Amino acid sequence: MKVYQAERMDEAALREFASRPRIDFTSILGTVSPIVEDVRARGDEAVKEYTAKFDRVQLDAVCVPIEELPAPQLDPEAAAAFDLAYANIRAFHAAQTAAPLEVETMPGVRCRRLARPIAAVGLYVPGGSAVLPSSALMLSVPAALAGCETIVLATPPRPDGSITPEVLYCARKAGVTHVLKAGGAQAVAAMAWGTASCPKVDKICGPGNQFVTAAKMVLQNSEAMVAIDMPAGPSEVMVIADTGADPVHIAIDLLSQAEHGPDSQAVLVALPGVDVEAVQREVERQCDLLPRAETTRRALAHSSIVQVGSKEEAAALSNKYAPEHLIVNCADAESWLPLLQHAGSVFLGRFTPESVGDYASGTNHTLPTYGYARMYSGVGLDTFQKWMTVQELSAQGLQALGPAVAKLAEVEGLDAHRRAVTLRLGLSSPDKFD
Ligand code: HSO
Ligand code: ZN
Repeated sequence: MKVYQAERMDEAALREFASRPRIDFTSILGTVSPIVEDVRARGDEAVKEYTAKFDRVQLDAVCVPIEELPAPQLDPEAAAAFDLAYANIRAFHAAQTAAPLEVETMPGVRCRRLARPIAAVGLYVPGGSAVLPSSALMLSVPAALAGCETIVLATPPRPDGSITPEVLYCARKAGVTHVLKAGGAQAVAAMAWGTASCPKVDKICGPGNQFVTAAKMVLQNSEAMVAIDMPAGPSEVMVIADTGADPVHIAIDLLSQAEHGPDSQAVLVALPGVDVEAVQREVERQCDLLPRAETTRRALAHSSIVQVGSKEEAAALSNKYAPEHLIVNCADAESWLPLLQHAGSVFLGRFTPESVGDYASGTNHTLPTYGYARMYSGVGLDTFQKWMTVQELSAQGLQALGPAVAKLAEVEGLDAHRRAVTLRLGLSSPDKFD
């Protein structure tokens, strides 16, 4: 890991530090767009062909109602751990239900805002080097709580065409309605267009590789009428540590991010007095012990340590970087919160590794990467809802508000608008234009 001194970083160096490796989507789009069009035209047949080509699996059924899949057999300890994670994720997301909003903006003018579920959603759960059943929980629990009627979970099948039992266990428990046995651009396209076996969805959520992200981007701007959650890039963590933080713990938190993939980012912000060399030694030592040492080491090659002079400097650096995950391994961690503006999810104190949020504290692990924590939130209950506003005026309400509305309509030269008010108030004649 490269070591920098914040005080020696000028504006350009800071910008460089906060920027993520660029993803060149142009060549990826060239691969993805024909797949998206082919799935639109040929539906399930195209999905089967791409799954045979890319995943080397011959599918008989592409998308199936979940009750048609055999109940998965799980080791009881794993099932109990998933059950606990489910309970915490459910509790935290259920509490996000917003009370209906009602305001009487002036006497007799009542305005409301009500949440309504998105009717059909598609959840993408990646396969690849690590299958992440926890992502199935993180997406399907809020979707089900929001009241989505159709919840399609897409995930690449295993070589025998089956779905990873842990993913299926989580999907069943949370209330997924359909399982699409496909991954990549073809899965995203199937959900966006709909096929004979796969319901068409209104929104697609969940992380994926560059092909998945590119397909979501293409489809969002197509005739498919589909929304997507947020741009997804490689996963990342920033750890802010003070002298009281144990180098063993700092190192393993960095490594737990690095093991996700070779493009993962791990950044340590070291406050004065932190033994940076001890951390580096620990990172090296513990990395060698990991089964995924190879991948982890590649991620570490572009990860960094920044030494800062103060708490304020650390917070400013973090806000500039806008990390997906921010661990504050400091005494009095709570006092940092008012300084923190841009982070997907924050882990406060000595006993809060990122792992707890990745799996089971209750918060969602589908978070904005790539610096998008500046303007996006992670997945929550509201990811699967939209708001509907309502207004209702009494006769007195229209009497009070109507003249202003009529005037505004006159200003805009929209006379039907004006007369919709004045006719009701008896100020215009229905038989002639006035
Ligand atoms: N840290 C990942 C989520 C995850 N970790 C799943 C383990 N399993 C992205 O936030
Ligand atoms: Zn993780």
